[in-house]
Amino acid sequence: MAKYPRVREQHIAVFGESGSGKTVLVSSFFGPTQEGSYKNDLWDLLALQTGQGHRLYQNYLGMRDDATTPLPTRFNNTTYEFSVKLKNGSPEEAKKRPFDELRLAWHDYPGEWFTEDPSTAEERSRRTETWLTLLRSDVALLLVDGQKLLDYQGEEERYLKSLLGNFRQNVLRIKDDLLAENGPLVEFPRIWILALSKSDLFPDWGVDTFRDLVILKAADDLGRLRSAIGEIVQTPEALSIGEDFVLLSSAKFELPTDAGEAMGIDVTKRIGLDLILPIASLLPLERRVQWQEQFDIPRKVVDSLADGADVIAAALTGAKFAGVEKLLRTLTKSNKGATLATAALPYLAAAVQAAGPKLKEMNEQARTQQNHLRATLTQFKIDLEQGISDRKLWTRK
Ligand SMILES: Nc1nc2c(ncn2[C@@H]2O[C@H](COP(=O)(O)OP(=O)(O)OP(=O)(O)O)[C@@H](O)[C@H]2O)c(=O)[nH]1
Ligand SMILES: [Mg+2]
Repeated sequence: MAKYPRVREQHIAVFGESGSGKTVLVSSFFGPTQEGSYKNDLWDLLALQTGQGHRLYQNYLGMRDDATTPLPTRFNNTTYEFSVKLKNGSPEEAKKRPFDELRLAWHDYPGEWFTEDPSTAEERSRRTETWLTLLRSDVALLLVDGQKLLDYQGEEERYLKSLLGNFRQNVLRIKDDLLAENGPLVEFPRIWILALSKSDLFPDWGVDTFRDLVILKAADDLGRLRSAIGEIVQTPEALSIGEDFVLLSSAKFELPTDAGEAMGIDVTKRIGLDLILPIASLLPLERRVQWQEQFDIPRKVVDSLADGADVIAAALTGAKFAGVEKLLRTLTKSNKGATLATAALPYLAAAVQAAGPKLKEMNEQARTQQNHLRATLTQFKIDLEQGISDRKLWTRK
């Protein structure tokens, strides 16, 4: 008998300098889903640790009701664990679906890493340990602080170069420790998305505006960061660094005016937060298909990449999961690693290719049939499409 609930876990790592908006981001991601007025007919978002959930919701309520922001947490690294708990659909569906619960582990790395070197050996080993928690993430968000871009208007390269340079220094500093045991890593985030935080400060910008600015002002620095990360991983061709961009805003912040008006925070005006779950759960799958179509990736890298992509693809397309699973098991047993990866490819590709009206139709059908898992995943894919057409998200083609 299968154990319930069957869980799929995705990890996302969020990096940004102190003050770039990380804590506010995770609070605004979670907070609205706890409001009485929140409606979602497919799933509920829960915090696995009650205390963590309360803290995030408290941060959110502070912003919503008192226009106060959370205290800085620049020295802390925290992993927030969320569960996307599917509502009960038809009993038929519940029995057949390949998993019941999607978990998101959100790793929030300390802002101080960007600017302070570790001062003691102990601090250094603590940082190495923290880095190790990152390894299971497929996707990392690197925050570019919108406020800083404004502060450096006209000479944004000064900020961007220092941001990317500092981050690269961190990577280089940790490299030897990470490689010490087994050499280059198989499992490491391979999709590094540049995210503009506080994008409410740029009401006229599309994600392409942000992307053009980064490339114009800091393409070389991105390239250097890419090489540094490339030295840590096996198969460095399978890396997307600075190929994907997203605009984020946790709320619309009205600053105090000289006329004495207080700060106002409109938490109903958020940008990009609804894209986080779709990005964490589907982008790795899409990228894996792109890479596999472009070059040979060793089996163990494929397996670690978008871990569980087959299950997600099966759920997304509604392919008979049992059949697919059996095929994969047989191939695994016969140890035809390359065959396995190739055999999975066509139906992973089919899952990725579902788009436009066809995707909407799949979504509607799944909703009618109360197939909540499939409805959720097809909805995530629709959200990604929408994010792209709204110029909030740019992904590598
Ligand atoms: N305009 C605007 N300002 C924001 C937004 N998010 C955060 N801020 C501002 O940035 C400040 C810092 O945000 P935090 O989330 O605490 O920053 P952090 O990255 O967690 O910083 P550390 O904890 O020091 O690492 C907040 O107090 C807000 O004033 C946003 O979406 N838009
Ligand atoms: Mg913080």
